[in-house]
Amino acid sequence: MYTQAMDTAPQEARKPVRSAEEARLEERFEARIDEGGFVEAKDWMPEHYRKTLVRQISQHAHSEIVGMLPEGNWVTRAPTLKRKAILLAKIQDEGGHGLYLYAAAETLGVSRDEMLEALHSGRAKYSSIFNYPTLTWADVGVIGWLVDGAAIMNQVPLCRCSYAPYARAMIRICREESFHQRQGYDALLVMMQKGTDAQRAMVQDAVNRWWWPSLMMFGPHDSDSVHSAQSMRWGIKRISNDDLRQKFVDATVEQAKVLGVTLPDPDIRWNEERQHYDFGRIDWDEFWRVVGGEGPCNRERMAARVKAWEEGAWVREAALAYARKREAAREAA
Ligand code: FAQ
Repeated sequence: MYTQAMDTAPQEARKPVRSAEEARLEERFEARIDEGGFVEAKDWMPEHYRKTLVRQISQHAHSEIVGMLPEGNWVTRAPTLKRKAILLAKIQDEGGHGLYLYAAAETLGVSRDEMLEALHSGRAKYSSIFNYPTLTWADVGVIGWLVDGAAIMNQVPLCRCSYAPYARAMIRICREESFHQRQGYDALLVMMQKGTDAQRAMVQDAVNRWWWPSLMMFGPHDSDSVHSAQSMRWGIKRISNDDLRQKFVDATVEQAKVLGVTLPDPDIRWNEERQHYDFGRIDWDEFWRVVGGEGPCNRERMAARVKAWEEGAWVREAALAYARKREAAREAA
């Protein structure tokens, strides 16, 4: 399985001896967190807090840019000019989200080159969901509805993350994600209500394939989540993996009814006592296989990212040369 590049050693093992000054700073930091305050890049923060953020934000950034690939597969085959323009705008937004997030991670002292090296070498994680194939046009709609839907559920609470640069990035991102989800739902609604039997079957097939991987996006159960307790204490995560997953199921079951599709889980039923929908068991073996690099498209995704990076080298060189030239001209003036 991949090991995460920037936060691997057990915390206890590498806890340094703290000076009195550090203890005082940490106390102030904890007090600010307890009051629900925000932390800015220039503020003192514990090393473990910084590393946790670098890990989460960089994984999130990688997810956005790898997430461009499954949909990118359909740009040339979108069924109408309107759908093609919408899809292009959505994919472009995702590239933008990656950039906001890399910039937010950079404020924590890690460079973009380091983060991308971790991605390309296979040491960094990105969301498991983007290792599944997009076989038909309906997959594009289902990604908008379910994948962006799950992403929004997870990301809205991040707008209140205690690290302010991440929270600010998330506010912009969530506005755009909301459009992404609607466009997906709208595309599916058109196929379900105005399409042929074959198109309706195509939507149902895509829902069958994407439902369970979408539930996996929220991460392992709370009892198996290694980072949740500390991240929640620090106000990085505001709602737990399981609670977010439940909120997603509750919202999505109702949307599926309007759409006229069946969610592929015979155990979904309303639980009057819990006031939530019950649902079946997630296949965690599949989840960890995909996270560990053995999903249907992991190799293809990484190969596409590395190729784009290598083929884009001349753009980076040209941009740097231009920046250097401007700098030299400024110094000479
Ligand atoms: N895939 O202890 P926890 C999007 C890893 S963006 C892969 O619970 P944590 C937009 C986790 O990293 C989607 N790995 O960890 C879009 C950790 O490994 P590590 C991405 C996963 O951090 C839409 C280990 O398992 N969103 O979709 C996954 O407290 C459409 C133990 O897990 C974000 O990244 C997974 N699904 O909670 C783009 C949101 N789940 O690091 C294009 C921000 C867990 O120790 C098209 N991130 N792992 O090696 C988060 O909220 C959190 O990081 C979680 C995981 C909830 C993902």
